[in-house]
Amino acid sequence: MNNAIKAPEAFWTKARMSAIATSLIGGFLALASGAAAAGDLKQDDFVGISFWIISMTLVAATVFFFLERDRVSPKWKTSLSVSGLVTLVAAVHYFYMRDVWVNTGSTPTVFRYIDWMITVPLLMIEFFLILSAITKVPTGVFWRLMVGTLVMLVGGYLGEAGYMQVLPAFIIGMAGWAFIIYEIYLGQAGKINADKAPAAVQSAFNAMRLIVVFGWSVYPIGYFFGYLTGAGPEQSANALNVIYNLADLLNKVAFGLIIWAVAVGQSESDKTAKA
Ligand SMILES: *C/C=C(C)/C=C/C=C(C)/C=C/C1=C(C)CCCC1(C)C
Repeated sequence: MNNAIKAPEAFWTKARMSAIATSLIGGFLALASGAAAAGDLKQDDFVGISFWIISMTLVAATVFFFLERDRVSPKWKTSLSVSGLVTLVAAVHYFYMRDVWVNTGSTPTVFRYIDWMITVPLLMIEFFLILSAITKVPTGVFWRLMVGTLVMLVGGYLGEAGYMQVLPAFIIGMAGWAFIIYEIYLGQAGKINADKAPAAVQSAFNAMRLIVVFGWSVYPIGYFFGYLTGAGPEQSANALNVIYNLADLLNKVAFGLIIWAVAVGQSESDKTAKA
């Protein structure tokens, strides 16, 4: 009679996990080599080199997050999966962005924003998930985080893609970001964390929202140096892309690692509590 409960757990055997990991790695290598054949990275193209390094870091992080699911208790597994999906989606976009940059020297705005439109909502879901792992969270929290994300990214895209003047578009984007920060500090998400979450979850939640304030602030800085300083197009494109690339490394990989650290820590203490 215990079988029904055990069955979903038993699916993630070591053998299955390594089969999945191997196919992931294989798929990535195939994609990466396809992308590599198209371009010719110059040794002094430091922006191109940063695209390259980050795309590979994202691949490694993806495999890591999926394999580490094995180590954590069931309620944390979804959070690790989502972290892995963020780095997976970003890795594939980085292959394409890297090609655009290396082959044309231009800013890959469309790929960048498609990536953000998928990965930023996934990161927002992480806030919802870590709170849901400990208590019931109203769906309004989820929708407010999504609306903030949409306003922030649509504003940025209208400016960067030339559909709107860059300054008003920037202000719209900043408003969306401010709305997200409000929700996770002073809004319902922040209150649930403060009232209901155990210490370890609170410290993860705090670290995650610090990332949303400080880690994410690197993006508007990139936008500023890319469009609002009045520098020449070539210089701006270099600054814009290198700043966005570093920001992605921090906000996708480091963010995932924070969740991973809490998940592993909490799972270990669950085990000791049971034993
Ligand atoms: C993985 C990708 C992430 C976490 C991307 C985050 C992007 C932002 C926080 C962008 C913010 C912007 C503003 C706050 C103002 C307008 C310009 C943006 C879109 C760059």
